[in-house]
Amino acid sequence: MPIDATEPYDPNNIFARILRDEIPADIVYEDGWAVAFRDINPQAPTHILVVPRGPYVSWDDFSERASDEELAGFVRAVGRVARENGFVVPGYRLLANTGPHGGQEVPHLHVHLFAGQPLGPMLA
Ligand code: IU
Repeated sequence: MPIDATEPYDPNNIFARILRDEIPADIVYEDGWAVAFRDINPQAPTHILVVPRGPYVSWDDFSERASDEELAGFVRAVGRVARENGFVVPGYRLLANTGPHGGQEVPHLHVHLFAGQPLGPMLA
């Protein structure tokens, strides 16, 4: 079910529980600002989700409430995930679904990183 990007943060959402190590995930990167793990239902040869450690529902919530330090830390973490996995050449795609029209289902901000093949003009 798509979520409302402006709803209050639910501290028991599935990604919050992954961040607290309450449920397992295939983690590929972590630092003080973000955790990245493999999507359980990959839509490309490599499909990673990068999640900020802070309690943000959506891109809208994060861009509005996060400190400049958190914003910078998260953006750098996303870049590092791509760089450290060797995706810069030949390239990759980032996507942040937001709200019902964006198709967001998990109410903790996550950036999808797709890589591993030519991705075409857009992913559905
Ligand atoms: P969306 O942007 O909220 O639509 O994407 C949620 C993604 O989270 C989707 O690609 C799921 O396959 C993925 N996912 C996951 O990796 N692990 C989980 O336990 C759950 C969803 I629930």
